[in-house]
Amino acid sequence: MTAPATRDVLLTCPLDCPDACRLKITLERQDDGSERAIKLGGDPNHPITRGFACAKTVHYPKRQYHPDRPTHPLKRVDDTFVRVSWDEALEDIAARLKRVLAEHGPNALLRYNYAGTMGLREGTHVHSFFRALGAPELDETICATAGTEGWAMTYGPRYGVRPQDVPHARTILLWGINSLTSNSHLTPWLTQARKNGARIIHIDPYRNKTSLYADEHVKIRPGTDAALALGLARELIVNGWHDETYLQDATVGFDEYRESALAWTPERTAEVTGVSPETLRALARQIGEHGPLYVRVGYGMTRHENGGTALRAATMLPALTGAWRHRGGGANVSTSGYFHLNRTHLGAAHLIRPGVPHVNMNQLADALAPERGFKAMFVYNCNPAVVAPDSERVIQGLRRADLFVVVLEQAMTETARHADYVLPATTFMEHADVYTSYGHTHLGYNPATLPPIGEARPNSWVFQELARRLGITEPSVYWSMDDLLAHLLDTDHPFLAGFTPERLKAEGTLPLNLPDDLRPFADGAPTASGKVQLSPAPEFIPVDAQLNDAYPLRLLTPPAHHFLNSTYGHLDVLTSAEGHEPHALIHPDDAQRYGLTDGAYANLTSEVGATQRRVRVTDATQPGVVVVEGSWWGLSAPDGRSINAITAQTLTDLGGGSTFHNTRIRVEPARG
Ligand SMILES: Nc1nc2c(c(=O)[nH]1)N[C@H]1C(S)=C(S)[C@@H](COP(=O)(O)OP(=O)(O)OC[C@H]3O[C@@H](n4cnc5c(=O)[nH]c(N)nc54)[C@H](O)[C@@H]3O)O[C@H]1N2
Ligand SMILES: Nc1nc2c(c(=O)[nH]1)N[C@H]1C(S)=C(S)[C@@H](COP(=O)(O)OP(=O)(O)OC[C@H]3O[C@@H](n4cnc5c(=O)[nH]c(N)nc54)[C@H](O)[C@@H]3O)O[C@H]1N2
Ligand code: SF4
Ligand SMILES: [Mo]
Repeated sequence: MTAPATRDVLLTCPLDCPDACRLKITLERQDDGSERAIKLGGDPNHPITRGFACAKTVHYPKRQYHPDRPTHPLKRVDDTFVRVSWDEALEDIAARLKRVLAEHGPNALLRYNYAGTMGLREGTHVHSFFRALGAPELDETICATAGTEGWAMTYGPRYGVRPQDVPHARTILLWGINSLTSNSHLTPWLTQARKNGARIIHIDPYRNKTSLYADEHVKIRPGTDAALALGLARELIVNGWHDETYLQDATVGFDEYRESALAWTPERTAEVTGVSPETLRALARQIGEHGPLYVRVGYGMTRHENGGTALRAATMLPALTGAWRHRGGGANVSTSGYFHLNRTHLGAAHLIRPGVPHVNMNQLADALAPERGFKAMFVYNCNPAVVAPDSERVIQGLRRADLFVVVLEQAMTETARHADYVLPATTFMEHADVYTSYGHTHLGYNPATLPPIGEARPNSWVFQELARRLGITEPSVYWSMDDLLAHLLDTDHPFLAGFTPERLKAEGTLPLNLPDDLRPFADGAPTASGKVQLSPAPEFIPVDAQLNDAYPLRLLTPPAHHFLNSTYGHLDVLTSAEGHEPHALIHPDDAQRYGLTDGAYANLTSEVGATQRRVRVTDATQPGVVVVEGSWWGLSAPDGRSINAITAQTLTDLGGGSTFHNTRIRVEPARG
């Protein structure tokens, strides 16, 4: 008997998820001597991963070995793709690019990317190619910038409460986040807090996994969080539950904030938010009498016209009660701020020229209009045909005959299907990279562990090959993983004291040097004033896209439990766990009003477009609110359209962010 030829490796999950798990992957030796990933779970020794991977990523091996995964360069010839060699692809792409640059200049070249991988090399540093050419900047706003900006105005850096401090909190608000789905490794810490006596309240327009887990669900009307936060602030102030000492010592602008809050009586708040005065008073009492308060806000609440201010208003409550003075007290939107890496040359940021044009990535549909003048586009780590607002117009743009489109991909996404070239990309098991986290404070490193499937290559390899052919001389474009790592760790910041490339590589994951008793804003904040900034006071401003007779319903399009954005949309095992096709959740009152029946198809129409979805009638949602979970591939929908066929390019009040939950629609039974 020979021993089973398997071994376990530990690698950081590269996906756009706060948990940045340390995964335990079992590799099995094949007859030909190669190795194959056969099983994936969580590292039991990682303090945040705690031995489990999520319901989606346990299936990553199926993605890695998917039969449709591109494994060699593909070139469009008429309406089909033909296999070409790397050399032919790179020579041709370089020649096309040279022509575009010569005829139209660098302003005709667009990069479009997001966080398909969170790796700093394959995700971020590769932008150096475009900066060396002087191409326009892409403002990476599709996800986090409204929240980042809202947080920064009050607190400065994103020093959120760490998961391991959460068990010290006694009132926990999960606000605009379906954390059991989108931040599942927070759950054990929440459960521990509950065992310690905490009460957990979920503030969300519809009932989902997190509402069922919480002790209480507050079903707020979408887009009204600033009003609820101000209403709570008023109750806390009039009952004397605010912390005068903290406000005096650690904040500026309290007078202004108080004045703004006092206008929000429980009755007025109820009218706007749909949350009854009794519920509001009880919630304020819970916060006032059972500290410390921990507010976990999600990006979900920011995806509205006034989403930045909404997040600001919600995250000010722990300042009002002085919760930051206590371990576990405070708020979190992201822990990214703790990673004080040296980023001066990351992505060749030093080359960004003043006055270079910017493209807001939420406005890709507009940017791809012919008159904007883009002639060549590279897409990597992103699937804009599905995830970008107004996606039908995005697809029209990708299909333009006079736009040369190169897509670097691990899957034959709908974006890739519209490309002129599809270049096969490696996965996190096949390339080296370094990873921060926005949900915890451990830095991760992955070596290249498996050989690439077929002729797949890392993004960095592709851009270096093209850079050579274009004669780019900027050194950082050609950095190796080791060069980049040395740069990132070249800092004296105390959080990174003792971090060396050798140590990070040897240990794979390293906790930042943070005190056990962290309390980042206990005495103030690293803002311009040195204090937590309550000024300008948040105000509730109703959205421009008010519901009306033509569009009487608000559409929310939050994450699905078994997907990670569109990354798993082609795995049968996960689409079937989500009900095989996307559904529109509609309240029984609305179903009756608009003549819809459970299981039938409906047309969803907005000012931007229309699409069809199967209806699920459920009181999980509320009257006036339709929910379609998940960035499904359009191919899974009855009409082949992404839900973003009907979302708009409208930007948030702060940070130029996306407004995926702001869409006003009408629904009608679909005929035929
Ligand atoms: N399973 C899974 N996990 C994921 C993802 C995924 O697609 N699937 N996506 C990942 C990514 S890219 C990100 S950015 C993160 C976070 O991804 P986000 O899309 O920001 O998701 P959440 O933060 O969970 O927030 C979604 C919740 O916000 C609620 N919401 C919508 N509008 C409002 C409102 O006006 N007020 C309030 N109070 N709530 C509102 C929705 O009903 C939903 O329950 O999750 C990551 N994790
Ligand atoms: N309606 C609606 N739309 C949304 C959202 C929503 O809640 N509702 N959420 C928004 C949010 S929060 C986000 S973050 C965006 C996410 O949008 P995207 O960043 O586009 O995320 P994914 O859809 O997961 O697609 C990532 C792609 O990157 C590819 N990829 C992964 N690793 C690599 C690599 O190493 N190299 C290359 N070349 N490719 C790689 C994957 O195969 C995948 O196809 O979607 C946004 N769109
Ligand atoms: S997607 Fe998130 S929860 Fe799932 S394994 Fe990756 S980091 Fe962990
Ligand atoms: Mo995101």
